[in-house]
Amino acid sequence: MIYKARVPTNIAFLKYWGKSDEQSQWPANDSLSMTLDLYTETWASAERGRFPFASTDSIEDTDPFFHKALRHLKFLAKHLNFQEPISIQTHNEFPAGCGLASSASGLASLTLAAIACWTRSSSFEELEKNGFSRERLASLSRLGSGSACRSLWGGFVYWQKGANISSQTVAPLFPKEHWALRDCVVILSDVEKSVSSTEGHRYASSSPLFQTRLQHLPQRLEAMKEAIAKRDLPQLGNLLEEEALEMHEVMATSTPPCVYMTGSTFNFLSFLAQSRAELGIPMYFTLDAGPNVHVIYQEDDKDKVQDLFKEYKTIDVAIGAGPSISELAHD
Ligand code: 2P0
Repeated sequence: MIYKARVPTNIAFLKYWGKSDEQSQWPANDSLSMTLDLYTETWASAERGRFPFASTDSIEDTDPFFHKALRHLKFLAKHLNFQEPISIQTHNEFPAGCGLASSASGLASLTLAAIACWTRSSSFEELEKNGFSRERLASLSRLGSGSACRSLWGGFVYWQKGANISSQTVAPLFPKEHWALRDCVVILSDVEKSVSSTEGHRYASSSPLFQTRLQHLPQRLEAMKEAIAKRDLPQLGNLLEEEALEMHEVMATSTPPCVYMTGSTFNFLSFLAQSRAELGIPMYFTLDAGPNVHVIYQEDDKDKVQDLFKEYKTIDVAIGAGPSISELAHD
């Protein structure tokens, strides 16, 4: 059989930037994200050589995603003591370098597909019976890439740092039905970023702004949760924008500096602010570790927003329901 995991990417509203412990992927602060209706699909098979992408007996490659994925696959096999060789194939529904976090959906779908295959589980219920609750799968995904742990649920997801490494938790805050938000990703550059997120996390604490950020984040988190609970987009939007800019200030003032925003990013942010004021559409930006802009807005404004950005290259996506697992017969 082939085990298939379909796992969404997510966009952070409150950002994970900096780690208290890299080895165990313990974040420096809590983060909160919205799951998107955009997926990475990963297939796993115990039939040797079935898939060309990676297998437990592949050799290292220089491609950064392949390297990260293969290292995680080998880690899972060793850590969970699964000796059966498996092979993996993976596909993103979105282009690489478009500003969507392929490492979150990629590493989470790899984790789910591999464990589903090793345990012959074709649903989350079967995985749970076989000892892999969704929380445990989130923890294992996190060890591949921090943001991957937030892709295990739909809607709004909260990753809490906890008092120590082993007490961190990830849990859904509200399901997608709570609020029909959308994310229009405006692609201003598709050039690969020069500093990877993993490296950027390492430099974050060298910024003189980092400690101040950590001190006021709990307050911003509470305000964001409240805005989401009330479905208050202007309140949420102001918080999203100050959070995104603050993360980029930390990035730009770290040693070495990580400057991800470009002139096109700033030009687009002024265009967005001006359009919001003129048209009265509640739409607000957030940013990932890159130059592209995520515009968060409500489903009812979809036609207006798509029309406004028609001159730009965009990927416009709704809030998502979360991952799924299935079993396919070999052809
Ligand atoms: C986030 N980012 O919260 C933040 C905002 C980018 C900017 O998590 O080293 O790929 O694999 O744990 O998860 C990107 O970092 O880093 C990220 P690793 P990851 O989504």
